[in-house]
Amino acid sequence: MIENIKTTPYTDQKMGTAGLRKKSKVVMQPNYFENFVQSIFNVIKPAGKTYVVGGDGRFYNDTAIQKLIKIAAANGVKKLIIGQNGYMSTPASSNMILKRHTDGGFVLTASHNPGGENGDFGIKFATATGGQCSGQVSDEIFEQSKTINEYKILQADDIKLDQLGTQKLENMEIEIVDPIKDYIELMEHIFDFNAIKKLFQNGFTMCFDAMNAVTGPYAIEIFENILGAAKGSVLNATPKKDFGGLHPDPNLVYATELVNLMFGNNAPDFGAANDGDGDRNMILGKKFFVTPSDSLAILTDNYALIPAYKNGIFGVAKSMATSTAVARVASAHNIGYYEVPTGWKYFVNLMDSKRITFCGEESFGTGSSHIREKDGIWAVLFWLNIIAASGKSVEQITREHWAKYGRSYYMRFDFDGIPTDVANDLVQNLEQKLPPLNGQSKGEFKIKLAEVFTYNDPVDHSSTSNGMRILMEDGSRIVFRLSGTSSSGATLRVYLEKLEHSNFNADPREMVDGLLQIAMDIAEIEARTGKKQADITT
Ligand code: VG1
Ligand code: CO
Repeated sequence: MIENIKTTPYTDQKMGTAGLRKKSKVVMQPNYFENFVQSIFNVIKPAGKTYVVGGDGRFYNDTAIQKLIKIAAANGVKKLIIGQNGYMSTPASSNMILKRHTDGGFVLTASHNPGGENGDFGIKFATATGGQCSGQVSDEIFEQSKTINEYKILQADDIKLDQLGTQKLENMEIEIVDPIKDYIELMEHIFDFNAIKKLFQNGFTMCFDAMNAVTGPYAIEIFENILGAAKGSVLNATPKKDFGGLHPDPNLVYATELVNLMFGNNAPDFGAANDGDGDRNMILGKKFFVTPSDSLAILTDNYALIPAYKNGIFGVAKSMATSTAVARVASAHNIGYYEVPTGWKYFVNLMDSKRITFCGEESFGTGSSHIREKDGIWAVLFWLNIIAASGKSVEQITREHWAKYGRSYYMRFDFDGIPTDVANDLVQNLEQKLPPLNGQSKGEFKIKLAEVFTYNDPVDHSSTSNGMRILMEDGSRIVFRLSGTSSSGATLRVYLEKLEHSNFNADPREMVDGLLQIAMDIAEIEARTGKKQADITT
């Protein structure tokens, strides 16, 4: 029986850079999740349509997914395609949306944010493009959520999510699918699995840290079972509701077990990690870290080594905050190059219109037009394929890249937990201070351009402002922006890039120090936030 439940709206259901992200306890408030899902349905009119449902298995996934199923049934959804036990990574969900031509999909995840009752929960909503909905759609959903007074839900028993195959819930069909199989098929079509198998047969060693999140089963199947990496190559392979207490963000700060291994004396040849929902990646060699910005540039430069891309690629895009390393590669290969605001949704139109093949972000995100989300395992396979085809180590590949294109020393400084009004004032103040800085000198740098970054989408002609940048005459850059994924308070991100053409062995922290002083000074960070230094540096 369908019930219409009276409800009162919450006022904080605005999606950020990637979906809605809140403290688990906020989402667990009465009707909070139901309101949000009904607000989406009020906008997208789901009757007769088909959606994919995935999740990273975090705390509250099981409860939320049952609610989602029953609200979908009550709203006339024709069919849901759900990953077994409610698990499906963000990239695998994007693939499923495209492969099965569905009208969109949901991934229950707060991505790289910690999980558990005291952690975060979240929902990513994708359209038929396979990518997350546009800012315009999320604005409409937000408007709905502020006035919603009723949602529809089917009163029914919980659905068994462990049984593969099709079942019915009233008039809605539910197909429980293996979340891994179709994704692996896609990867086999892109990369040279035989070459990678040979690499492992010849004794190559790797370690992949799944961080107790969704990619564990994918990684075991792909790297150990299919490609032949030694058993035990995948660390933290069992998805846990609280990620075993880990912060599933693949960077040098949080992936400590992997980092200790890769910088220790018995390091394997190759190391990698993924985040909670499997769309981020970190790449390491023996005692060697590849910045995500360099990784994007290196993958692009080596496209011809990969079966799916060897006949040529369209252009490449990066988020504005990402280093300019890939711009130099695009120019050398004479392909299109785009700079978009932070967030994968801005790449979707560029991929759909065949302007770009590859794209990436400094925040450990890399991907291509094979789907419409960033893809952690894809990036790892790309590196393994380059290594197999070139016979070179991670360090060698990266050093040769620097020798050819120069090195963008790059670091990101995050100032966390700033009261929202303080952060907003800081940004407003900065926006006014920037234009007069054009042409001025600061320390060793001459400022070429200081501005608010505005992106005009060449496809839908929408315009988005996000972040501020100061470009120096020597190619160095300072970027400021507020995070759109924090579940409480504000995070100010300061991104620094220093371009070097011959000095490749310096300490990145020392290299960007001059820029950091300028950034702290211009944004009045200490005076306004009381913080002398960043909370997290990646
Ligand atoms: C962060 C990253 C951004 C990324 C987003 C979603 O956003 O900076 O590059 O696209 O997370 O990643 P923000 O607004 O906090 O800087 V994921 O892996 O959480 O979907
Ligand atoms: Co993620």
